Amino acid sequence: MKTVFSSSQLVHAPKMEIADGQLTEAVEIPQRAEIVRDEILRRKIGPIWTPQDFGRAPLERVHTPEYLTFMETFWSRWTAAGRDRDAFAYVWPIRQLRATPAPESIDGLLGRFSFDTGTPLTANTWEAATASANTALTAARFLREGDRAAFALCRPPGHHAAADYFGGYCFLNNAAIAAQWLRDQGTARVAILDIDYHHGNGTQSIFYERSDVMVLNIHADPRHDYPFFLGHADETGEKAGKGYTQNWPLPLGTDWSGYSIAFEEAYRWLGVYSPDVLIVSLGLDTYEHDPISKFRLVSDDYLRIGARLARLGKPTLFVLEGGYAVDALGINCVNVLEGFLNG
Ligand code: Q9C
Ligand code: ZN
Repeated sequence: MKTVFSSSQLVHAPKMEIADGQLTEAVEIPQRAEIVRDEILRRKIGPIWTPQDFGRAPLERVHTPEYLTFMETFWSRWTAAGRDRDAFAYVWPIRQLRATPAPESIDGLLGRFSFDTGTPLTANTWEAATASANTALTAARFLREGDRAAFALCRPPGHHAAADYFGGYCFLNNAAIAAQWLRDQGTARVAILDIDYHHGNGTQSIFYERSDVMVLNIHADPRHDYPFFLGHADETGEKAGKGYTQNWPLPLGTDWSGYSIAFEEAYRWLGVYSPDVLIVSLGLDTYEHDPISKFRLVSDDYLRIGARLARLGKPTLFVLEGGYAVDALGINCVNVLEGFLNG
């Protein structure tokens, strides 16, 4: 299986996030990608390719032009305003406040285009985020060219980013951009199975009214964990998309015995939908020792997930999302890929 990765993805290196009433150490750090890359090589999963540059067009198929221009020009505007630290919003347009007309101040714009305090913008965020999206696109191209599976070693991750906001350590929605590109290339039906611990609010929002991209999410119950405001079981799509979104919110503390039941249900939905391509939003933060999450999967469970996905028999694109137990991240991620290859 080919992996796609670029060292440009390492240049986004946030130092801190705001949580628990304080600045805390950032957990979505460059070492995450390096440890996965090293394990891919150590276990000889296949060659690592550098992404091609697909330009702005495939990004605009998912994100709004206003959002992309904001992201692209942010750091020069931030420094022009006399700032040099990693940037956080401090006000958001919730409920009765108006998101439009867009503010002209950089601080207003930060709130307009974001939803949390975990996700600072840095000098190099745009370079890393576009490299990460190009990694997903290049891996998707390998599938179009006939490969059975490919691994997009994306970082920063993508599934919390929606059409016009960032958050959850995500800026561009890599899986959604790949899914839309595949549709535009003639792939009729795409399914996204999101197995990150956190609900993939961005991916769900992007495809919520569509039947050509099914979105299935298995995640921590949003009544108890991030992102809190999306991912309940009664969210099943709207309009043409009615029934093409499904959610399996699970209790904190879920281990394989509970997880596998939801996984098998999602698997049955995939079998019925029978997509031409399956995209797996591959978060490894369901791991028992993840520092910010509360499921209890063990490393061997990831071999089982990979093997089960192989049995679906569909061209499969793995897109890396979260996973913050850095020491085990390489092993857990490559377990899914190796389980798939042996399955
Ligand atoms: N103190 C992804 O896994 N903040 N994003 C948690 C914990 C947000 C996770 C705060 C977690 C976002 C891609
Ligand atoms: Zn996550």
